[in-house]
Amino acid sequence: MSTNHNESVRSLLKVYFIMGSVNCRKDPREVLTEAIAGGITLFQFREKGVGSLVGKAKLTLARELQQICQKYHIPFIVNDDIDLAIAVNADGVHVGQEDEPASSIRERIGSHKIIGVSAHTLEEAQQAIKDGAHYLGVGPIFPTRSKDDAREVLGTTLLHELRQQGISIPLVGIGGISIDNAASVIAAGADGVSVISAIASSNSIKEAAAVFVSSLNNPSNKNIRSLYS
Ligand code: 3NM
Repeated sequence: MSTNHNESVRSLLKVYFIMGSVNCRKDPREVLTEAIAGGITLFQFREKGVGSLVGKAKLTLARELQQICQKYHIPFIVNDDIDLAIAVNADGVHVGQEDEPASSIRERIGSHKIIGVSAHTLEEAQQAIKDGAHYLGVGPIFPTRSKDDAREVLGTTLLHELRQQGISIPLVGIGGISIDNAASVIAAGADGVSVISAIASSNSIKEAAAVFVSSLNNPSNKNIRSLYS
């Protein structure tokens, strides 16, 4: 991967919004449109969990959300479902440790697509980098209710460790990230935060996204943070 690609992925990770229909309290199309208006930098379609859409309905929603992303120039990443990513020509995929390695995914989706891999240990991170991941998702940093099979909470320790070990690949923290703890994730070495509920369950999606954006751009902005206290 070129340095330029690496740097562009790094900046995309800043406020990385993830959701599927089960995470939304209203129409996912509206949720995404408002989150984009609030300034999210990257979107991942993660249609998982009890009651999630399958088959044609999942494909249709993916296409609709992708069109919204395209309209506003926000890259569209698909969680786990490589066939869906290929079918809609997504900008990339995000996979877990249980999925195919990045090397074989790259062969299937093409070398210009973004590949993100979840890592929970230094060894998993090193392997994912060897396999050609463009960024790593590190978590769960804090307790989360959005993933049934989430691993043990890591805190920010692994982020620190990865940077201390000289890992320079773009990193994004995930799991239980809120406006109150996002700055600690960045301080530990992440380039951005991945968020489901703190944006998708908010009463004001646009404002919630905007608060993340401003707070990460100006970590000392107490006025903006106080909107949430
Ligand atoms: N992956 P919320 S935690 C999708 O640890 C996901 O890899 C995780 O949702 C991991 O922002 C998680 O609502 C859920 O906590 C994140």
